[in-house]
Amino acid sequence: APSALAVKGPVASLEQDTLYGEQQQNEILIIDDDVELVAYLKESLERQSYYVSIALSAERGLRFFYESKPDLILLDLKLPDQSGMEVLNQIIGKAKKERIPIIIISAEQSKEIVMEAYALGVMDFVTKPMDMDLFIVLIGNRFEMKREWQEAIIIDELTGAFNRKHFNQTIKQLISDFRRTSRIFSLALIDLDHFKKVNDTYGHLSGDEVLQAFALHVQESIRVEDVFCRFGGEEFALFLPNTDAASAQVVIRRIQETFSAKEFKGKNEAFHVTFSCGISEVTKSENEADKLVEEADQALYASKHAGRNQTQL
Ligand code: GH3
Ligand code: MG
Ligand code: MG
Ligand code: MG
Repeated sequence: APSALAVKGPVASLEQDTLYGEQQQNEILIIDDDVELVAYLKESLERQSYYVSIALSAERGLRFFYESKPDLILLDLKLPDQSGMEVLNQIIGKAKKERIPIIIISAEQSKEIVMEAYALGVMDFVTKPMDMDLFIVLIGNRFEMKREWQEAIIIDELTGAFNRKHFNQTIKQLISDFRRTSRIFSLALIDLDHFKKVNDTYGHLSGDEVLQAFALHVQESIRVEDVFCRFGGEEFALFLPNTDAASAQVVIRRIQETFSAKEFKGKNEAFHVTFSCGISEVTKSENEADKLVEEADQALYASKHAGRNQTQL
């Protein structure tokens, strides 16, 4: 049945709101020629809200792997055109690099084959016929593992803010949203004032604690849709969706006031830390990421130059 070779699952919940830079991460590619089993798997997995793509041959499986970027792969070892092991050899490198779990589903279970598959780097080897309840729990675990990994690679370890990688994804996403829907946003670049002096006077450990306290303070002061990132060192960036520059300035000035009132414990005396900020707003003429950052950076420089602890546009 050639028309059944490619069956793309429904994309029912695409409208569901996601965080910027985060995509829907639950697409499963099944490469298996057992039509009956595949239909059963597809039905069972779609009931769990996964999107399921099906390839009934190695050739189509390989094509889907490259084209549709699945998040998890179920691979049969016996396929009509190539062996599953051959397919595995072709996709394992990229799958490992992109952390796409591969689960072998096979009627064959010789020790040699299982060992070979594990040695190549497959996550699991499941023998057919599988118990669907157990199989679904296994798949759930693999997706959770993947989700944790994806979260970990965009979080700055010291402060818990998003990292530079997520900053880059977010600015791209927001700019493309703006081009499509004219939904504005502001970018605030933040740099702690005289931070070298904090380190020199109280030590790097205290400096780290200030960075952590600062990040926590900002996180507690912003809305859920705002995206707070550590840009590097003692520099941070805050995206404020649906906010013009003037409103963003009000938000940051409020944070500036509350944060500068915070007391840090030095050796003998308490000390305070301030920060400077520069804000830019996406507009029709200035909708390039580089320009947006550059503009905020210039405003930040102006804030520093004007005596620090300020927020300029
Ligand atoms: P300005 O007000 O002009 O911004 O002065 P500054 O001292 O903050 O600026 P400068 O760029 O000269 O110094 C930044 C300091 O931040 C130097 C660097 O050692 C320190 N720093 C960067 N990352 C970290 C970190 O993760 N932990 C600690 N403790 N210090 C850091
Ligand atoms: Mg087969
Ligand atoms: Mg700096
Ligand atoms: Mg600084």
